Amino acid sequence: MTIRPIIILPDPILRETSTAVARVDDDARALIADMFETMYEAPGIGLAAVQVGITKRIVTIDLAREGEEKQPMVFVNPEIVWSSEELSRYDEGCLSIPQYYEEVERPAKVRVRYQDEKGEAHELEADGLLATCLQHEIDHLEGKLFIDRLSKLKRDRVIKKFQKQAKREHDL
Ligand code: GNR
Ligand code: NI
Repeated sequence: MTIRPIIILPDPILRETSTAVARVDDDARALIADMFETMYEAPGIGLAAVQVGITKRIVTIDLAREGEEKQPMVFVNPEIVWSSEELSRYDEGCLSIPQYYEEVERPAKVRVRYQDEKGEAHELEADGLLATCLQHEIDHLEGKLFIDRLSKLKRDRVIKKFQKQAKREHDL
């Protein structure tokens, strides 16, 4: 298992659309193991494969708090098959946009179809933080970031800040 580097805004990889996993094989399971290790080390509650530079439709989530028993969840090829009319707001962050947090409004509940690490199909209805996190991660698979759901003013300000930061690091 390896901790992989997390890709940061404005890296264009984050804007790519991830491709479906045809078969959940040992290579996919090795990537999933690396994703958990990377996510726990960050630490974060969710991770999409694209955030470690692999544009495959794989998501890991663990909402357990520090000191609680781990609750690892894997979603291969996740799809939202239903979302509630009711909306909820959550203060979101993203490991690819470090130290920036903003409230985002999304459907309060979603029903997600996905495959597990054995390739078996499931559906799950989620609310609360899990619903928010699943939507945030499934957005990543489409090359979408939570800042795309903010006003253009806020989004442009964040992108500029990270562009400057990337340039400073490049110029070092
Ligand atoms: O660690 C994370 N926390 C978080 C908080 C609120 C809403 C979504 C998230 S996901 C984020 C990790 C991440 O960037 N996943 O893509
Ligand atoms: Ni994210």
